[in-house]
Amino acid sequence: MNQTTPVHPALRDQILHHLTYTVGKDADHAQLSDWRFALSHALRDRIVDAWMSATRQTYKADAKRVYYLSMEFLIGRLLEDGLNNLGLADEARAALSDMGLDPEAVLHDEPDAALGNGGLGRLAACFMESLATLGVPAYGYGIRYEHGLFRQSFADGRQMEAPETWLDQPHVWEFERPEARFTLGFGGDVTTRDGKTVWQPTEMVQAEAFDTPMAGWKGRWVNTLRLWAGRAVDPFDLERFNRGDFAAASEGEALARTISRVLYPEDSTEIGKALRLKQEYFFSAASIRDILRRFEADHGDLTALPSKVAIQLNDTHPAIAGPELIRILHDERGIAFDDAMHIAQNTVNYTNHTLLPEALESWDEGLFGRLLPRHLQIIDRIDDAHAKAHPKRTVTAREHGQVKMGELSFILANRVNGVSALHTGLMKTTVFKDLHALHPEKIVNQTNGVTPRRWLNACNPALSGLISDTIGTGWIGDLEQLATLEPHMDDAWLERFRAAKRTNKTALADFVREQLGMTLNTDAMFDVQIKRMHEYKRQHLNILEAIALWQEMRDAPDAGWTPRVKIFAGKAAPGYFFAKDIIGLINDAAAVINADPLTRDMLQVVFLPNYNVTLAERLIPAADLSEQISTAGKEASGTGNMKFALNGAPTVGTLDGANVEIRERVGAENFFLFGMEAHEVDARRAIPDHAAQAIAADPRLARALRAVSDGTFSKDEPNRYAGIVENLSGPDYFLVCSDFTDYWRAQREADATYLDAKHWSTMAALNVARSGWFSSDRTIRGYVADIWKASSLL
Ligand code: D6G
Repeated sequence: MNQTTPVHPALRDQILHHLTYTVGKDADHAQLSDWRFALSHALRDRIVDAWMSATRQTYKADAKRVYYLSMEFLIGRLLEDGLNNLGLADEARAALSDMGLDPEAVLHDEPDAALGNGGLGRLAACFMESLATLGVPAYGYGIRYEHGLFRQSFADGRQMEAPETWLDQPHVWEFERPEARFTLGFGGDVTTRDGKTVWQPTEMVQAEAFDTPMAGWKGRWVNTLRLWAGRAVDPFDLERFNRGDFAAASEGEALARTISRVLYPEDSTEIGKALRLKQEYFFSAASIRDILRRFEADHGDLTALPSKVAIQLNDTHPAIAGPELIRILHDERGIAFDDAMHIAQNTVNYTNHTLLPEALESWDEGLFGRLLPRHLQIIDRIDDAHAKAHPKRTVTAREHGQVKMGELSFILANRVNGVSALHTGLMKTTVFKDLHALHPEKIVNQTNGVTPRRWLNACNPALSGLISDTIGTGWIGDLEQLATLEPHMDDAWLERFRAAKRTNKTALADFVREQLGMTLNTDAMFDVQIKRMHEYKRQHLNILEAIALWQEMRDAPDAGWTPRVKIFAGKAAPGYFFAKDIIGLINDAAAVINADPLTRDMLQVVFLPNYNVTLAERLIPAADLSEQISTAGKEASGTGNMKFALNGAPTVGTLDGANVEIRERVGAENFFLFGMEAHEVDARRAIPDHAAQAIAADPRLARALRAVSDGTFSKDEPNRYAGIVENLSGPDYFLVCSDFTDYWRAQREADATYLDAKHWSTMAALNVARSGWFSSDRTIRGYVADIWKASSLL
């Protein structure tokens, strides 16, 4: 085997080569997408060299491998990221321009792979990039959804959903692996034969692997993202076809493909519960088989598994991987149950992402037992073994007719981690209180992080250029170096910093003009809230404040207001009607406010449709103010909050999730804090008329709510938002009203600060310089040392 890295021809020649021989097009007649494919192939060739070398090194070193199991990988576009990581961005742009093409048009032709709902999925993607940057042998395992998160548009301000179709053109990054297929089963019976338990499933489906290389910084290491697609075991029924029953002949294929057809919206809905459980088992079971196949190729003794394999469950969606591993070890390899459980417990780890009771997964045991009868038995044996080891235990994985995936994961995991200091602390005192008392060593914290390659270096060339001019480029691979910016922040430097922000705001304004035909005031403060729509994230608090501000501006238009542009983006789960109403309200309020000649120069409200990674890459660099306003105790960490701080947008926020750590690091004076703290929230909620009291105490809030309920923003249907108003004046579980007054105060403090350009830009620049700790490289180092006990091969 040739171990040397081949020398590549100039990128330009390689692009032309691939255009001809891979894409099969003549340069004179090639379309934009043809050029994009050709460039992607040219880049891919170089990534593949590093990939092969990483594969060889991992096998040779017999290194411990990390397996990151996640239902979601929100990877976004890969071309620009790959060019940046391999140091080819300039050469690629020059080559494209030289051939008469617009480089940005070529790069932006790539569809955004939206294989995730939000933060959890994007975290998995940042982790893959950091694992590769750090040279840790690692695999991401997930599902190759044919349709990622739906495409969002608005009709009369209401959310419309259309299927997302990233695979309707060739996906150049992936390699199909027809040799890596596993047949998996559902349903059937469990019987005993010759003293052995045998599960005989009745419904079979195949999982087929598709590999995407994940390149780290400078392309020094490349790992694999292996996504599973559903296939029929017998894709085509010739007998039925010959009988003329053409549709039925392919029925098996259609049913099997259903399993990897769509990404489910994370929140709420009951719809498709069984299919979702099937998806979870499908990708977890295929991954476990693949992991064991790889391990057993070189090792005979399965008790050594924990020394060579670390499995991370990204939330409970892959939790069934634990019982599946035990099932294979015990039923199929003949290892005693307790030993099998011991091996699994030393291999599997679990990341908890939410304390919201409705988001902690549990399955009806009837449904669970019908699909996975053997696993239900194994879960009972896990509970029994746990009870034997801890006679005082009160918590079980199966209880009240439910299989509880959080408890199951906790009991089976070697380490259980939270994703911010606050969240980890709350895990110990709330959801996992009893289990924590039994296993005080299990819970550890790993505060989330973001990859600085994508989320500063690539997405914000104006700012990253200034940073590199000032302190060199070492920060891209070692983000803590941003701290060395501080001594450089004199007036001249701050002026350059402001210019970078202005460049980004102008670019965003151009984009908004193209998309919505609306002209934004780029002198105004760009105030941005982008994330999934959810009551706990409180986009309704933000729009109520905007409405109140508009009303006050109308009262006194000449009072010296700080001009603002309020920017929203985010999708609501299709079945989450309240969240969809909030979108409607924001759009309706925007239409009225933006049309008001009295306030037009001072306040604009924009809701950009179809929020995704690509849109975030445009919005975050252009933001002045970052809205992180969840009810304290509800947002486990957040990662958007880190991206904003890193790109020079101070936060207006509550003490929730990683906001707490951001504030500690950037300094309290560089953060607009408001609202109740987590420990105050329950007491407030216990006051029967807390919302009514808050409304009575704040005439601004009362007036804003009145405008929503009297149809000011929905003249054709005055009652349209009665549901929102009723909720907020009644139960108001997320305490929008109780936090409103302090939010208003913090916003006016931000206004006053913004008017002093030097003060504001100092705050913003200090947010950048002090955000180095929020690199996902730091997070991954933490997982490697505290949880996986793996090492870098670089
Ligand atoms: C990845 C990387 C590639 C390797 C393939 C199969 O696609 O180099 O050959 O995985 O590797 P194993 O699954 O056999 O380790």
